[in-house]
Amino acid sequence: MERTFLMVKPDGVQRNLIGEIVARFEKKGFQLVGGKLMLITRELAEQHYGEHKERPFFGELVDFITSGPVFAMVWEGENVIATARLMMGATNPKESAPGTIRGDYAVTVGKNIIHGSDSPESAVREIGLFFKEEELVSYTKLINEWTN
Ligand code: DAT
Ligand code: MG
Repeated sequence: MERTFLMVKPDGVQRNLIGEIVARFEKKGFQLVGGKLMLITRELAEQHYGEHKERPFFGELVDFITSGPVFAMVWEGENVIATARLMMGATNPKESAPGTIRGDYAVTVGKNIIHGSDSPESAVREIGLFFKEEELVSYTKLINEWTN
């Protein structure tokens, strides 16, 4: 089953949106297989956002993501990587549709509430950066018969 890495960023934690965000993915029919509140070190932030290290906003991005606790999660389900990106909305909240997480709760690109892996390769890489295998729990829910 496909897995993705999702993270409520420091702005989402400060604004008490962890529960709201978890609820959206639960109600959609995806399954939580791991989650933890944590502080990101600068080293982990620079690895996680390595693809952006030449961009002018990189320093600001690392400062922001390390500025307070985040809620890191792994979610499982059919096509969860692409579907979670749709549920998050466009990177820049000025362009994210109402009904999406960023469209409903964010105003500027610097503070856009949630991170989600953008491809199967990123998902594997990011899950490996944030979680040990034993922190992820695979289990069967009877409700899955009604969503799959
Ligand atoms: P996403 O988070 O949708 O995958 P991304 O990988 O292109 O977007 O960028 C990572 C984060 O960097 C993004 O969530 C917010 C920040 N960011 C992106 N573009 C930016 C910009 N032009 N100015 C400031 N921050 C930006
Ligand atoms: Mg990205």
